[in-house]
Order: sequence, then C-alpha cells, then structure tokens
Amino acid sequence: MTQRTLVLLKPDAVRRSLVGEIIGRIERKAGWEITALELRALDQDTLEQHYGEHKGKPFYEPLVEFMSSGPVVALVVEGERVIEGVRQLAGPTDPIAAAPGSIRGDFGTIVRENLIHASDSEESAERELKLFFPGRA
Ligand code: RTP
Ligand code: MG
Repeated sequence: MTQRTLVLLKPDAVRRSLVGEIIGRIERKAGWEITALELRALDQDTLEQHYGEHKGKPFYEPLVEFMSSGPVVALVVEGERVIEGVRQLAGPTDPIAAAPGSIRGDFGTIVRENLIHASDSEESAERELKLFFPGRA
C-alpha cells in the first residue's frame, strides 16, 4: 500500500545537526522516496492549524513557541506503509520511553524536543500535506 506522509525535523534536530542522520534513516528504508524537502521557518498560522488538535492543552503554547524557535526541515515521503513506518522509526512521543534504535530513543530526552513529527494517519497525512505543500496534493 503506497502512501504519502508529512515529516518535520523539528528545530532541535536542525540546531543539533541531526538532519543528515535522520534523513539517512528514512532514505535507507527500501522503496521509500523523498519527494519534497525544504528548510523553512513556520509561521503562527501554520502552527495553529498543524497542532489544532492540541489547542487548550497545557503543552500547546510552549510547543508552538518551540516549533517557531528556529527553522524546521519539512519533507514529503512516499512509499510502502510509510505513515506507520516513519512513526515506528521515530518511536513514541516521550524519548525516554522510546527504545534505543528509534530516532527519539537514540537522540532525545525531552518530551517537547523530540526531534521529529510524522503524520499519524491517512487523514492527518492528507490534511498536513495540503497545509505544508499546497499544490502538490
Ligand atoms: P508529533 O505530532 O509531533 O508527530 O508527535 P506525537 O504524535 O508523537 O505527539 P502528540 O501527542 O501529537 O504531541 C505533539 C507534540 O507536542 C509535544 N508534546 N509535549 N507533555 C508535554 O510536554 C508534551 N506532550 C507532547 C511533543 O513535541 C509532541 O511531539
Ligand atoms: Mg501528533
């Protein structure tokens, strides 16, 4: 089942020069292809839409502040079961709970600064791809 997903390498990944390491893990998965890639700063409006499901939660404001603290790398990745697959590569939200071998498990310690976002379902992927790469959907 070929799918497309939106991946964001968060500002901590860019600041810590982990972009190549993380993209390398995605690139090495058989048959997956990066079809868009851009370093960009995210504006408030984009972040509000992207994280709308978390509005009102205690971590929402600091999350938006963190996500605007520096540029992110936005990617579109296509391939076999890529939505579930990138979530597996990333590991669970809390990097301390994430197994070594996963991106968050190998490089993170702080829940907020967990290096990577990846769409969590086909519906989220469709919405997020439209938001970040309008015209490509
Ligand atoms: P993401 O949306 O970024 O791919 O991560 P996720 O699905 O694993 O986690 P989610 O529950 O959607 O939360 C979005 C992001 O908010 C930050 N967060 N901070 N308690 C906290 O301080 C807290 N909880 C979540 C993380 O950056 C998380 O990835
Ligand atoms: Mg999420």
